[in-house]
Amino acid sequence: MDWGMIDRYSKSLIKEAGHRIRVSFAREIHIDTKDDANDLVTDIDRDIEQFFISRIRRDFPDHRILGEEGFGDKVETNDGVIWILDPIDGTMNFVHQKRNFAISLGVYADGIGMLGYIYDVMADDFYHAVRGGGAYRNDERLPQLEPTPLAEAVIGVNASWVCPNRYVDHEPVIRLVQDCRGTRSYGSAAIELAHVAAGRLDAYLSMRLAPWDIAGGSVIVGEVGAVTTDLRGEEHDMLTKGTFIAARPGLHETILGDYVRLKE
Ligand code: 2AM
Ligand code: CA
Ligand code: CA
Ligand code: CA
Repeated sequence: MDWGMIDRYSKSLIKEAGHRIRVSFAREIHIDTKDDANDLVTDIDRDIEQFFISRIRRDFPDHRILGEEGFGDKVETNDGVIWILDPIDGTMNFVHQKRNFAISLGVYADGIGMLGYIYDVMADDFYHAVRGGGAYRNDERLPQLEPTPLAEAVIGVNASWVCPNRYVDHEPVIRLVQDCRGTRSYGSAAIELAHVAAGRLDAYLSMRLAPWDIAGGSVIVGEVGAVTTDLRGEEHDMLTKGTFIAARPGLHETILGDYVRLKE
């Protein structure tokens, strides 16, 4: 497989999709809800997914595509090359803020992340990594992440972590919030992972993420030495939804060991 060629192809496809999203703000956007009233999707999410799928199917007919909006393939095994796509990560931000959303894409071969991309469309920040080749923000190589003590760490979590919830005991998380330097919540898993890669966040935690939220970002943060697992500390598989943490080495063990108590 010529990963250099697929890398160049992906970058140009993502840039073109980003352009389409920016242009879309000139027209009326149709907003629907999914399972619950706060889970938004727009016609642009669907259009962009279909744009990627039509190109990838034309140019790589034997690859498979897993996309959030369901226009891709039903993917139940890791075999072969799988493109894992979130056409707009941070749809609520897209609708309400017209910024702070990203295109997220990971390309996996037999379950191994080979290429990862996060494009923060409005900031025009493009993060990418080729397995074994380091991670980049635009053309700048991102340095390896060094350990940071919790007292100096900024952690990406959303407010649901300190409310009673069905995934984790919230009292230890209140201690975590007190013991770290600060917390941030961006509303886009892909952008939070880009911040982890760039050292602007020291950890990012989520109770429920889907493969397309983290497929690109996992490759990118892995290249700078972040540790990524589910909240049990086990490898996150790219076919199912689950819990997720990405953190600097050391901090990952501290957070899971001392502050995360899973329910059931
Ligand atoms: P989305 O915008 O592509 O839906 C914060 O809301 C983050 O969680 C975003 O990355 C968002 O992705 C993702 N998210 C929202 N609803 C989700 C769900 N039901 N399952 C998994 N991830 C979700
Ligand atoms: Ca969504
Ligand atoms: Ca998403
Ligand atoms: Ca999405």
